[in-house]
Parts: sequence; C-alpha cells; structure tokens
Amino acid sequence: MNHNEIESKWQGVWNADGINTFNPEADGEKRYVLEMLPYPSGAKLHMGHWYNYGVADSYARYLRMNGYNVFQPMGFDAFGLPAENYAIKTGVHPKASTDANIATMERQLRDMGTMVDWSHEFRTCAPDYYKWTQWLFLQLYKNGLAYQKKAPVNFCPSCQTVIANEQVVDGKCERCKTEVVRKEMTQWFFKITDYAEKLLQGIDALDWPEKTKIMQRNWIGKSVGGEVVFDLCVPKGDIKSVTVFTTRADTLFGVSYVVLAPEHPYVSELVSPEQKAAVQAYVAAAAKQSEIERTSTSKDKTGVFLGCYCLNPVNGEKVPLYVADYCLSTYGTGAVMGVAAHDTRDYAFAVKNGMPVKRVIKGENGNDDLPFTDYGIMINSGKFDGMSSAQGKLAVLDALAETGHGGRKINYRMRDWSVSRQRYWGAPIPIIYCEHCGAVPVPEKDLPVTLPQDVNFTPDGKSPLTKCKEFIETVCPICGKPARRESDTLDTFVCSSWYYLRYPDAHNDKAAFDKNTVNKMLPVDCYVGGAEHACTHLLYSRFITKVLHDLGYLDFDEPFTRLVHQGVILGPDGYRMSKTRGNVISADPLIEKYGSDALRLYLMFGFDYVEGGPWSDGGIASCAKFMDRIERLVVEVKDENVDPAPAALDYELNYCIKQVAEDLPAFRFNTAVARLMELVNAMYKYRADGDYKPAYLKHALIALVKLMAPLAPHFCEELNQLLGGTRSVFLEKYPVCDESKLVRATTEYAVQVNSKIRCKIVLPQGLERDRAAELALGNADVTAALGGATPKKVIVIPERLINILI
Ligand code: ANZ
Ligand code: ZN
Repeated sequence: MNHNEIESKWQGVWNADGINTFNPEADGEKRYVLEMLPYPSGAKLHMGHWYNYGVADSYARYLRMNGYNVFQPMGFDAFGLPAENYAIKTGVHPKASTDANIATMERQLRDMGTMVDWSHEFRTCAPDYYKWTQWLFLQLYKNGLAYQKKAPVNFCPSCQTVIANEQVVDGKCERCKTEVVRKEMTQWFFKITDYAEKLLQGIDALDWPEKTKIMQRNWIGKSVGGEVVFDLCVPKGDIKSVTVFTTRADTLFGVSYVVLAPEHPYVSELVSPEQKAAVQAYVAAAAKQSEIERTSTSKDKTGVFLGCYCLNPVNGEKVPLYVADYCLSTYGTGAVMGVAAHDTRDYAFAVKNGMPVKRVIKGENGNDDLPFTDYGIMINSGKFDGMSSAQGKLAVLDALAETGHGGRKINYRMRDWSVSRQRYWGAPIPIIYCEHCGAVPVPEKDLPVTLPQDVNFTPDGKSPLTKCKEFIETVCPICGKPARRESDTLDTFVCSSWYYLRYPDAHNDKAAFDKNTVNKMLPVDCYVGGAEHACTHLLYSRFITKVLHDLGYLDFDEPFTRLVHQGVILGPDGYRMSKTRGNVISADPLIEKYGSDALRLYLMFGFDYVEGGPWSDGGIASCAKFMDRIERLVVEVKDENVDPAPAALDYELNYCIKQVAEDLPAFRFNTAVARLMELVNAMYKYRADGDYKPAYLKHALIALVKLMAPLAPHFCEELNQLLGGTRSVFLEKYPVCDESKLVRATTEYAVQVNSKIRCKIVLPQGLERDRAAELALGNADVTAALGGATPKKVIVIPERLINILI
C-alpha cells in the first residue's frame, strides 16, 4: 500500500468523524496523558519530537483501546529568547516568526497522526493565555510569594545589556565576545523556598524515575544543622557578633577561625584600617568569579584576615575573622566556622594561613596523626556525651540556645526562583510603579497587560519595552497619578509552570481554569518528556500546583502522578545529532519513503524508550518490511471466513497479547514490537503447515491488527478495514489474553515413589520443576500411589520423570 496516501486518508476520516475529540462525559476512567509542550523553534520536527510525541501517543492510544477516556492535548511554549534574537538579527517580529513556526509545527504534528484533540490547543504568547499567567503572578504577589530584591545579572558592557545565562559562553557575551560582568539589579522572585519542605516531602510518593527524584532532593538540598553565634571581641557599632551555619556543631571545640563571604555586609564594617586595602582588593576580585568557580575543589583556598577577632562560645577561645571566597553569601548565613582538622577546605585554608589544627573527633578525614583532644569527654560528664551523634549535635546546639549563642536550624540549598527577564518577548509583569504608592499590582480586571507589537529591536543596550512610551507610561491604579509599568517580562518557565491546568478548559475567558473541571481532569496521569527539566520545569510546576492547592483552587497538590523520560536518539555515529557533526537524521525524507507509521514503529522497536541510542537506517527498513509481511497476509485472507475456534495459533496469539499488554503500559515498546514480530513469524509458519486453514489465520490477524493499532495507527486502521472492520479500530476493545490458551501442549511423566515407577500422569509442557512437583502431588493417581505417606523430597526431571521420596 502507499503509506503516505493511506495516512492522509485516515487522518481525514478521523477528523471528519471527530473520533479524537475528547468527551469528558464519555464512559471510562479518565486518563490525562501529556507530553511536555513543544517550543516552536522554526526548524522542522526533529527525531526527538517524533520520539516524544509519536511514541507517547501510542501509549495514549493503548489506554484508549483499553477502555479509558483519554485526554491528550497539545499546545506551544511560544515566548522566549530565540524568537527575540532572531528579530534582532533579521528584523522579523517575534510574533510573526513564532506564528509561522507554530503553523509548520502543528501541520507536522497533525501529519504524525496522533490522537491529540486540537480543540484544546493554545500558545503561551497569546494574550488570552498570558492574561492568566499574569493572574497567577498576582496570586503569588498577594500571598507574599512574589517579591523584589537585588540580585546579580549577567551584563555585557559592550552591548550595554543584560544577557541570559545561556548567552554567556566561557564568561563572554555570545554576540560580541566581550567579557561579561555581574551587575546587581532589582528583580522579581517567587518564594519557592517557602515550599522547600513540602516539595521535598512530596517526592517520595511520586511515580517518577528514581534519578529525577534524587536530583530534586539534592537540588532542594535539605541540611539539618544549627547556627552558632560568635561574639566579637570588640563590637563595632550595632554589630556585636557573627552567626555561622554548621552541620557539625560537634566540632565546635576545634574551631581555628571564622570566615565571612566576600559579599557579607559585615566585611566592610569589621575590617581594620590596616587590612582595608587588601580586603577591598580581594572582594573586588571575588566578584568577578562565579559561584561554581569559587567552590571548585581544585581551586586554591584563598582569603584575607579582617584584622579582628571573635570568641568561641563553648570555650571562650579567641578566633580570627577572615574573608574568603570559598564561603558563599547565598548559603546559610554567609559565614562559616573553620574546623581545620575535620573539613578538607578548612584544613587547606588553615595550613596556608598558619593557623592551628585542632582535632576533636577520632578517625575523620585521615588526620589521625594529629594530636587529639577529646573535648567531648573533657567537658561532658553528662551534657555532651557522644557529641558526634545526631543527638550530641543537638545537645550542643540546645546548650548554645540557652545562652543566646545559637540553636537548631534547617537550611535548604535551593534558592528562590528568579522570574524577571530584561527581555521583550515574554509576558509583561503586571506591576505599576507609582512615585506615591510604590509598586502597585495591576488590578485583575485590567488584565492582560498587553505586550505592545510596535517596538524597536535595534540593539542599543535597552530592552525594547523600556523604549516603548505607550507601554511604559500609565497611571497609578490607586492614586491615578502618572506612573510607570514594569518593563521586565516573566521567565518562560512561569508560562509553562501551569499550562497543564489550562488544557481541559483551554478557552475559558472568565478564569485561568474552571475549578471543578480541573479537579476532575487532573493530576496528569502520565507525563512524558525530557530529563533535562528535572530541577526547573518539573520543580516549578510542582511548586505552582502546591501554591494553588494551598490557595484553595486545586484539590490535588502534585501535578504529575507518573513521569516518563524519553531517551535521546543519537546520530548513527553514536553522538548527539548536530548540524556541525553532520549526523542529523531528518524525519521528512524517511516519512516520504516509508510512511510515518514505519518511523514510529522503528522508534519503538529500535530503542529502549528510556535509554535512546544511535540511529540505524537498517532498522527502519526492517520495520517497513515487517509491515509488508503483515499486509501480504491480510490481503491473502481478507475475503475468507473467520473461524475463531479451535484455532491454530491460539497459543502464539495469546502469549503475544499477554506480553504486549505488559510491555506497553511500562513503555517497553521495543519488546512489545519484538513479540508482534514473533507472532507474525508463527503465522507464516502456520501458513506453510499441512493443516493450514485461512479462516483461522484471519481470526488471528484480526487480533494482531488490534494489538498493533496503537503502534502503527494508520496502517492498522487500513488493515482493519480490509479485514472487514466497519468502524475505526480505535473504537474496538484491545484484545485480552485467554490464559487457558497459554498451555501449549502436554507431556506424560512417569511418577516414581522411592525410585519405583507407580503411575503415569499428564502435565502441561514447559513447566518449572517446582510447579511440576506441585501439580504431581495434587494428582489423584499420585495421591493413591502415596497411600497417605508424607513426601520428604520430590525430584523432577523436566518433561520425563517425577520421583517422590517418602
Ligand atoms: C563546621 C564544619 C566542620 C563543617 C566540619 C563541615 C565539616 P551542607 O551539608 O551542604 O549544608 N558552610 C556553611 N555555610 C557555608 C557557606 N555560606 N559557604 C560555604 N560553606 C558553608 O554543608 C554545611 C557545611 O558547609 C557547614 O558545616 C559549613 O561547614 C559549611 F568538620 O561547619 B561546616
Ligand atoms: Zn499612586
């Protein structure tokens, strides 16, 4: 058959019949199957899209044929930097290029023949969508979860503009190659750290890949420890002490020094006049380095003495204060107590600066040759017994709390989510700045704050929005005086943090979503997409869901019950496909040659879905051949009668059904296709058999076509029709395995009792030893032969003999 022809034929029929239109009232338990929404990048659909959308669609179709009411929508993540960069380069407006890209991409996605219900489509850059992204921002703002603070951005002194992390290449501006500097700017943040504990606790119950769960746990980075207050020997103004965060309160007796991060506000206050110049130079140098560079283990542990001292609260020892860049301002309190004997960084630092190394715990960090003082025992006689235990640490911290010198504290490594972008092509942040009233949220009734179309893209150092007077100039919603709009736009991860809530009710113009509908349709039952979003999109979505749950909008507090990551399809050379390597396999010519079903089938057959792997041209050809083999059989028997019983091929067919029904829901498409191939081989073998009856073969073929329909939808729809099907194969029930047919044949066993043959029994072929023994002992003839004796041991020689020792 001509695959391209039948594919467009069936897509036409499906559209005309509306068979992919989701009906929330239809029978069957709902299943919301979602693939991560695509970014319309301009290029044609690549193999990764096919792998994600095509294969996940087969899973959705499988569920549908198993009686579920399946919802599978699609939309576009349409704001973002590439369209804006393209506009700067070519002058094509981001809306124009985005619209064109979406048109192409949607056509290609439709050609893929998925069961997506396109009536729920949206694009995040449309005002009727981003109106609700802005609404979401306001909900967070009203509840204290959106706030402004100064934070460093990447700034290119030559382009005079803020640039995104992904535009910084080797510390240089991607466009003009000038060294990028970090600059403090006031920006908007979402307080995801308020949800750190809830986000952490929620991970356990998720049916997600273990790796991704671990990544989120590490990202959240819960650290149970405490704070310790070191009083200054000489207080300076209001500053009387320095507070550190530590997970090792048990090492407090071994403190050699205390360090502050270069950005710590006390540095400039506490530094002595003699040390001022050296400290200032050090702080300036540190500002040029990223946190990653500063904390790299290979980096020299540098620092400068501040010229002042503080006191160790447990023993009153005088400890010097330093500034050092290995201490980060963004973690804990931005200050660390240095325990040279028990921390390798601190050890390097202490040795370098000629400070004492005081060992207080045995057998740690290989410092066993150092003199050891067991302060734990010295001071204890009760209180700090076994200090190194979790209990001991808490005892130390609780004792410190009594004198106001610290206490227990839990820290999270995760930072708040920075959502401001100094960019044009994003959802405007709905805030107005008024000289009298300050930052004022745009009233909900005034949403959306529409992104102006007519803006100037000439790269002159300013975000296009700041130059757009009609946009920037407005009036204060409170006092009515002239005011200025926020010119930053929202990170596109904000747009995609809630989109799954929008789909069921995608055209609602009264609300972001209808509460009842969403609570019926969500959480998403199965979410399929790349693992690279583990600590961004997948975490942000969980956060937003939890916030909306706590605000009473949602009954559930996790968005994605099950998550599956597809692997990566590599080039034939085993490397990631890339234009520079010239190893890109493009889908289009393959589809022209073999049809989209053959491509989809190969993507399922040729790879472990989660692992991916290198592309092989031979693979798709063999899948096409496999389809031809099926087609030939169908054409041969299509006009025969059907005779289901007692059918030959029953065993092979039911075995295949059983395996496929286990493999597909587990995303083991490769083994499922292999089973189908085995079944087709068995059919050919049967056809060559003396007892061959076409009516039996036809019966088996009808089942095969249903089994395979989710994997090759157009092809099987066509075969189903050829075999006499009168309606879409996707309205049929998926075949169910008849276990009774799985007994292939029987075999006669000789049964011995104490090595003497007593009777013969018939058992199914291919039994495991234990099962054969069990069946033998339950057999009436064997029971009679045993005459009430208790078997001590049963020896089974498969397919031949069972010897029962009594
Ligand atoms: C004393 C100590 C002794 C420490 C010892 C470790 C080992 P996690 O587990 O990741 O939370 N620390 C605290 N704040 C820091 C900052 N702003 N920049 C760099 N390091 C910082 O790590 C907690 C440990 O990291 C803390 O415990 C502190 O060093 C250091 F033998 O305190 B520790
Ligand atoms: Zn005002």
